[in-house]
Amino acid sequence: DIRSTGALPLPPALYLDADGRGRRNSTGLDLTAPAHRAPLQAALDRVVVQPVAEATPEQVDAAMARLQAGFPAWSATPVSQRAAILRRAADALDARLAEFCALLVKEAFKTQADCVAEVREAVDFLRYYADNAEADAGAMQGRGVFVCISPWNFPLAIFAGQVVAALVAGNTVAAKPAEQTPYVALKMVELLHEAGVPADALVLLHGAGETVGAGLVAHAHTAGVCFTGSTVVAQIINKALARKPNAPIPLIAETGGLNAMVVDSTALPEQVIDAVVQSAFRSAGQRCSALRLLCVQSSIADGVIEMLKGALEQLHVGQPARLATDVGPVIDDEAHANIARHVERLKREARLIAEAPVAEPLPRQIRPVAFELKRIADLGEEIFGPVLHVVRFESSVDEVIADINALGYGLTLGIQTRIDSRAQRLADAARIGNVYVNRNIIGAVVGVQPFGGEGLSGTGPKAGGPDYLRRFCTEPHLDAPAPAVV
Ligand code: TXE
Repeated sequence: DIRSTGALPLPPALYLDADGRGRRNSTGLDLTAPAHRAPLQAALDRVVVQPVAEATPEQVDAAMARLQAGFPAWSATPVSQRAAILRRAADALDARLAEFCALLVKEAFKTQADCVAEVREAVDFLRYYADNAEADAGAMQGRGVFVCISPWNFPLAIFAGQVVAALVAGNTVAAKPAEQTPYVALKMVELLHEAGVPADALVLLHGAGETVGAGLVAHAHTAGVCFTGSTVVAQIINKALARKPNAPIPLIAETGGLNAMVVDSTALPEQVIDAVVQSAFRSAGQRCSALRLLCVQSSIADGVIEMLKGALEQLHVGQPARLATDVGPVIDDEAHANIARHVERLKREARLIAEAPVAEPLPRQIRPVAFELKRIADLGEEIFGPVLHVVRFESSVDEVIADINALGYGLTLGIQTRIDSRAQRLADAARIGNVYVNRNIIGAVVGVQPFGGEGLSGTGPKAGGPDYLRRFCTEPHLDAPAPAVV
C-alpha cells in the first residue's frame, strides 16, 4: 500500500482561487508569468485538431502481422537502446509542452493547468520507465504483440504510459486510443517514431471499442492487453481473453472508482475544503481517482458543508482555454446526458448543498454540484463528473471505512484527521490502492506514488511503480492469476 502524508515530497497543489492570482500547478510552472504564458497562447492560436480515419478489419489484421514480424528485432534490441529512445522522446515532449497542452485543451477540453500537469506526467512516465527498464534489464523480455487500449480522460499520460511501458519491456505495440481523443494520440505516436521507435514496433489504430478494440483483443497474435477505462469493458476483455486458445494472456487493467474521503471531528475544515474542491471538481470530476463521497463526522458537518457552499460559489466554470477557468465542459454529449440525469435524480431525492455558477455558458457544461445524502447506500452507480455526495456520520470512523470497503471499488481514499494513529489504522483497514492522508486526492505521481486499485478498480500492479514493467514481460511466476475485476 502506498500512503501519502503531507510530509512526502509531493508537488505543490493547484489552488483554485477565484481571481487566478497566486495560481500554481503541479509542475511548478506559473501560468500567469508572461514567459510561460506566451508559448501556450501561441500554441492555442495555432493548433488545430484534425479528424482521423477508423481502421478497417483488414488494416487491423495487417497491423498485427506487421507487429508480429517486427517483434524479434525489437525484443532483441538492447534494453539500454530502448531506454535511450524513451529518453529522447521525453526530451522532445518536454520541448513541445505548449503544443501538447493546446492539443489537450482543444480535444479533451481540459483546463490549462490540468493540461500542463498531464504533459509533465507523460514525460515522467517516459523517463521513469526508461530508468526502471535499465535497472531491471535482465527481466525485460517482451511477450510479443501487446494491445494497449486507453481512455479519453488522460488521453496523453495514460496513452503514453501504457505504450512506452509495453515497448521498453520488449513488446511491439498495437495502440487503440479512445474514440473521443484520437488526435493527441496520433501526435504522440509520431513523436515516438521520430525518437526512434521502429514503424513495425508501434502501430496506432483508431476506431470504436466494440469493433477495433474487440478485434485487437480477439486477434491471434495478441500476447497481452493493457487497458484503462470502465470496469464493464475490463470484464468484457477479460472474458474474451480467457476464451482464447493461447490463454492465459495477461490483462493489466485500471478501471473506475467510487472514491471517498473520511473526515473526523478533529480535522481542519479549511484543509478539508481545499482537498475536497480539488479532488472532486478538477478535470470536471472526470478522473478515476476523483472524490465522489465525502463522509463527515456529524459534530463538524454543518461547518464543513457551509464552507463547501462558499467554495462552490467561487469556482469559475467556463472555457478551458481561459486561464481563470477551474472547470470546463465534459467530454461528450453522452457523458453530459448521463451526468445531467444523475443530477436531476438527486435534485428530487437528496438535499442540494450548492451548485457552482456558470461564468460562460458552453455546450456540455455541468455545474459542479454537491448533495447531501442520508446514507452511503443512497449513492447509486459510479458517476464520472463534477458531482459530490456528502454523508454525515454518527458512528465510529472504523464503521464508515467498513461501509466504504463494502462498495467494492478500491481505488482512492482520503482521510482527514489530526490523530496519526487513527489515520494509520483506517488506512490499514481500507481495501484501497491509494490512500491520501490530510491532503487532496491527486492520483498518480510517477515514481513517488504508484497508482492502481483493488477489487472492481483494477488488477495491479501499480502504474508508475517499480514492479509495473514486469507484467509486460515473459516471466512464468508473474503469469498472473485471474484479475480481480471479474
Ligand atoms: O469507457 P470505455 P468510456 C469510466 C467512467 C466512464 C465510463 C465510460 O465511469 O463514465 O468508464 O467511459 C475501448 N473491447 N472510465 O465509454 O468504454 C474504448 O474504445 C475493447 C473510467 O469512455 O471503457 C476506449 O478506448 N475495447 C476510466 C477504452 O476502451 C473497448 C477512464 C475505454 O472505453 C471495448 C474512462 C471493447 N468491447 C472511463 N469497448 C478511468 N479509469 O479513469 C470500449 N473499448
